Amino acid sequence: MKKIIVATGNEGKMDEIRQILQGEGITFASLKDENLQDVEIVEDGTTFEENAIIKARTISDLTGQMVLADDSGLEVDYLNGEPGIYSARYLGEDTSYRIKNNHIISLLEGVPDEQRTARFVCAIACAFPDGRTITVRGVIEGRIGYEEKGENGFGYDPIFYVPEFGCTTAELTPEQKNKVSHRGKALTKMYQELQKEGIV
Ligand code: ITT
Repeated sequence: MKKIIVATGNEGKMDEIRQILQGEGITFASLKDENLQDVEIVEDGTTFEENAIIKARTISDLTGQMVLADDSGLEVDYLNGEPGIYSARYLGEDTSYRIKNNHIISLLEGVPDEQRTARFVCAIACAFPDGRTITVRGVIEGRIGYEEKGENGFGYDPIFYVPEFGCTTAELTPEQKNKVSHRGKALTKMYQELQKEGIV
């Protein structure tokens, strides 16, 4: 069984990464699992890919191992793509998602369905000990709902409505979400890249 470090402190992401790639002969260790949760990572990139590389590279340089990282977020078209790469920091890192989600809903008050388009984006980076990096991206298109709905998932899931399913990603089961999500798509692509490298 191969162990791969994932440079994340977000338990919601970590759960999904484990579920999506489970059974592929790999186990995943989070920063906490490796006692690396206090390492300072300066996410000062201007794109999801740049930030994913910064996270993966920082931990790979420190450990000398191959490291994966996920940088993701919600882009709302009516808000010119915000919160985007600032999704975790939006309205303050420690602000609850109930407040963040309801704030976005209030900014879209009176905005009709066709202008409520949004997407979740996920960039996954893999940093190798020899200095190389690979990135892949996955996207899921949807719309901002009119109220929070659903208890599954994390973050902005309760306001992310997917027209094909007629519900939010917080109302999907974890299995359903992982099949269609930005993270599911990006991790499937990354798995294929790691297969090409002969790593998995
Ligand atoms: P790490 O950097 O430690 O991985 P983080 O939460 O700070 O954790 P990001 O900077 O990538 O990670 O921010 C991503 C944010 O985007 C996340 O905190 C959520 O608010 C949102 N997000 C990403 N994927 C999501 C998903 O599947 N469902 C709901 N919200 C999501």
